[in-house]
Amino acid sequence: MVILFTRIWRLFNHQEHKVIIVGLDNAGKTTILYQFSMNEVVHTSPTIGSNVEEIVINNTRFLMWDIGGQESLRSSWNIYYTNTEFVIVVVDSTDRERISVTREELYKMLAHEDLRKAGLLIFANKQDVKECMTVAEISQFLKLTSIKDRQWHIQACCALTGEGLCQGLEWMMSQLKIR
Ligand SMILES: Nc1nc2c(ncn2[C@@H]2O[C@H](COP(=O)(O)OP(=O)(O)OP(=O)(O)O)[C@@H](O)[C@H]2O)c(=O)[nH]1
Ligand SMILES: [Mg+2]
Repeated sequence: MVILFTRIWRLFNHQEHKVIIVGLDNAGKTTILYQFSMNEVVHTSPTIGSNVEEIVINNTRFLMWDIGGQESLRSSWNIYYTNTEFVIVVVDSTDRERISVTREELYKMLAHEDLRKAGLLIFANKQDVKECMTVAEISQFLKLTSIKDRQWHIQACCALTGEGLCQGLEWMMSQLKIR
């Protein structure tokens, strides 16, 4: 009876799941957001503030907030944290110089009380560029295996072709099922 009720509840529960997309400027966050919502590459300029889109997959609704990544904007990321279920961190895999800055921002975020329960998806973006960092390298630089307090997943992708983006969404969907 309980199982039946749970299934019916899930069938009609069209609750929205809040997602924030963060990462340094130029990482490809806005490009990813519009690949998700429009399935095409849009011309972007640096985001001041945020963009928001609703993405619906198999009756599951995600409200995705793409937040500007410039240095001056990073101290305001926390105003978006309340009720966030997933954090997507987009990494520019060609940007070796700033991977340590990404790591700093990542751990600052993970320490925030409002993100205590949020799942973490990392997109290793721009994999189309020759000699970019691999998923293994980025995992190591970001010390991902030290993250024990939440589920996380790293996914190689190219926002220009869309390659790898669906796999990232599938991981988020799989996390919702086991919650
Ligand atoms: N080669 C390549 N370029 C990409 C890829 N994804 C995004 N770009 C380019 O990277 C640049 C920055 O992309 P945006 O999506 O605007 O970056 P952003 O993370 O939103 O940047 P901010 O809004 O400043 O935080 C654009 O010129 C994109 O076309 C990718 O997978 N491969
Ligand atoms: Mg942007």
